[in-house]
Amino acid sequence: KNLYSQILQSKLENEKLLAILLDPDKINLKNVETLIEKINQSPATHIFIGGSLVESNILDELIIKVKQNCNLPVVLFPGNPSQISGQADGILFLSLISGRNPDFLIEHQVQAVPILKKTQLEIISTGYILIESGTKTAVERVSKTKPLDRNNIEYVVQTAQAGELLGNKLIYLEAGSGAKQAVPLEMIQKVAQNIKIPLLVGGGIVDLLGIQKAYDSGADLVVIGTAFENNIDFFNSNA
Ligand code: 1GP
Repeated sequence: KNLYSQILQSKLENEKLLAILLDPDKINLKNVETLIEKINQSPATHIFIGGSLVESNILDELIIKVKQNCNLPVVLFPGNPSQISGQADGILFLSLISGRNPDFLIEHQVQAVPILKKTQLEIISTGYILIESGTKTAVERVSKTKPLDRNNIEYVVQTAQAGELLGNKLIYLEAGSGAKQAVPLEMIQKVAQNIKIPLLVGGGIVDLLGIQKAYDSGADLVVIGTAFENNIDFFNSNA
């Protein structure tokens, strides 16, 4: 157990982490075993589960199947409190600190407490920062917040620092699932240089080079969703 201390340990040892994001809405339970086989062959270190608008009720079943076939830690990455399952190992307890919508800053978190209290989930406070990425992404639509200007690196760094000072344990720079443009490398670099807590980066990373560049810029953990969704051989190809 203790997901967070493992993430800290990896950061200390400069061992990069990789999360594959599974969106329950896009998964057919019948295909889960093949999917997990591919995950087991991939360099993934974590499985994240969630999405902006999860409507399906397969969450528990999906996680149970994943855990039966795979030893990687399963971490919830919820769009709202309905996406909590006690079957997972932990949860990114997100606050959308780039936005100014109180529901996503605090109300959903308040609503989640009674649900979380019934679980053994490891709760990891995460400052979630949405960065402008060319088109309107689901996070932007659902949260009704404006992403931060991708050219205003200073403001993004300040936002990440505010998150750290507020006690967040992780900072997540998000371009949005399927984003046209990933988080700028210079932004990753500046944020990484100015916070001490681990940095997660995701959204719009579509090839192995993109992952490597994010690591080289200072990301401690990269999240891959769409690229793997579209091609389960993504990690075996030279994409
Ligand atoms: C979304 O950052 C994740 O929250 C992953 O994005 O689907 O673009 O890989 P992609």
